[in-house]
Amino acid sequence: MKKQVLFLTSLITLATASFAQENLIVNTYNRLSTSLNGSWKYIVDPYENGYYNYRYEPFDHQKNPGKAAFFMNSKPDNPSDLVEYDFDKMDSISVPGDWNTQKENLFYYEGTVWYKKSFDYTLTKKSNRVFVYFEASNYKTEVYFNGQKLGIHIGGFTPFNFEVTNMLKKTDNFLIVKVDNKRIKEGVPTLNTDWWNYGGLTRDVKLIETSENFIQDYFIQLDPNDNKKIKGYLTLNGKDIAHKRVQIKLPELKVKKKLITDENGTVSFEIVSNNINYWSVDNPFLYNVIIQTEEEEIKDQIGFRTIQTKDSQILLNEKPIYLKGISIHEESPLGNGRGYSEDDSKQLLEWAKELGCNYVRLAHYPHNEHMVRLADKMGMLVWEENPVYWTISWENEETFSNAENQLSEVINRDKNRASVIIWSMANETPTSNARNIFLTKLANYTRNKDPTRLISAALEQSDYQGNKFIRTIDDPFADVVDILSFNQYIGWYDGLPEKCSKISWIIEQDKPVLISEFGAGAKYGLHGDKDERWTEEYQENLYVKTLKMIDKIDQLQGFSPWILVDFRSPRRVLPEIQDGWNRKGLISEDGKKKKAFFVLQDYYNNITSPIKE
Ligand code: GCB
Repeated sequence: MKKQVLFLTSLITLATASFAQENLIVNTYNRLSTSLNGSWKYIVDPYENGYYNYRYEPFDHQKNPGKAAFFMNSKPDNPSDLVEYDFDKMDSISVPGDWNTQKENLFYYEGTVWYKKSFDYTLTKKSNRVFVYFEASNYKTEVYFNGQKLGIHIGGFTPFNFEVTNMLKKTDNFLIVKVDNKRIKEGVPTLNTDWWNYGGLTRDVKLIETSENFIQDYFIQLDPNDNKKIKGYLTLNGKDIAHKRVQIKLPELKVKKKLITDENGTVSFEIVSNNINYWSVDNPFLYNVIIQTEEEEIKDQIGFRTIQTKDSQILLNEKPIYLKGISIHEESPLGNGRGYSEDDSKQLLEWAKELGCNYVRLAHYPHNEHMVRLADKMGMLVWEENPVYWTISWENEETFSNAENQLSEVINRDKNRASVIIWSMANETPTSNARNIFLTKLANYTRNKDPTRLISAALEQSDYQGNKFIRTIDDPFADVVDILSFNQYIGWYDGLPEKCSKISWIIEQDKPVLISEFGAGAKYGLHGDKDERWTEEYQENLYVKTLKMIDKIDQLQGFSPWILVDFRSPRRVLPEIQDGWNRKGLISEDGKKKKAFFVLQDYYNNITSPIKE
């Protein structure tokens, strides 16, 4: 009995541990790190044979997992020994990278793949600590190091780390990772999406080496209520972190601030200055920020700006700004499949710039960190989104914790990025009491965690008092958000583009409005009549008509049409047109611009002062 209770408690701890990423290390790009990218061995395991015994009991719940457990990286000890796998004789796969586009037989695969990487490691200093850090892995990830389980992570688009200091050897370490991308009803996202469920270690994997007591986390942004005050906190991690001296330096502001941590190794601070050079679209100025303890020093490049709303305006540094945007999926514009590299991000943001954008909506999940770091440098405003998409299990508490955890991880990662101005809670979620409570809890959580940004969600529009020609936003969550955003497809899923001229809008909320999506499918190079589906002319005409229609919305402060580049989706099966691609891109998957690109470019380049007084 006692044993059972113990087993149950450890199971519960394991389950909750999967959402507990309190120790996420920030700013890994500027730390001592060793990349584990490159070639990994892999085993495809649809029956999870390396995880469960034949009674379907997980090996990692057994005291002695035995040789059949894949995470033991077993080898026969002698010719009579039975071991039915061998990582070292398996095929290799590249990390980062999804498995779908690397291996033809895994294109449609949804299930478990085991990854293995062996490495040697010598600490720079004996007392230092080492963490293994995953930028993302889709969807459920179980990590084992030298035969021991480090933990589980759930969610495909946010980072997580585990400490390996005490298990690390000078030679022959092996890191084994079980990645399972099966879609599940209670997951975030759930079973149904309109994007490809790329599986695997889709972003960088690295080892981070820190001092014994190190700067784990910090949050440094402008006070939203006082633009002469930089406010923040920092947290140390280690056994000896109470009452420690810390120094923060901002050389360009000639600031050197000396601080002492509290009992818990945390300290809050304020820096007041009359000379702050504010980060903006035209002046993406990033300050060097140096944090020093007695043991280490870490640098970051941080911009300072305020973002607020006033009635129906969005104010960047207290001045109204109109968001000339585009939506983007995280697919590689240069290679194939999930994007992950700095070059991928650069190409996507350069296309957005060419289009005339000052703003991008990163749909429908957190994109890789290069994207926001580049946006910081390029002066591009960013909407980041949690993958709460369509029909989530609103009543399920575990689903809520999962959604909250994914949101908390992206906020932790990107809270020091000036470019990020909006946290989006969800996309096109059907209103219900349970959904309203779920999203409101997420919004409260986010506001509490980060008061320096605005909250939104891509909502839906509907008929106004039964009149099909008047559209409105009838959603209780509209009262909670700072920015009222919605998707609309008049002229594509709802009539032909001509219909736009018949529609008017009554939006009763006195909030800034952003149209988070509109669009039409077009196959690059297919030409024809403006009412012929899939032609570039149809898409072009839809843009012309939609721009005229939305111009009539008084509170409109910007939009992000759907979408910059064609992207893969298993929902899109029409032969010769879609062939597995959502064709609403302004650019084809091989980089060719469609006619509508130029309509939007022209619009963005010619609106000098679209801000409505
Ligand atoms: C939407 C969704 C987006 C889809 C798009 C479409 O409303 O938010 O994820 O891809 O429509 O193309 O239908």
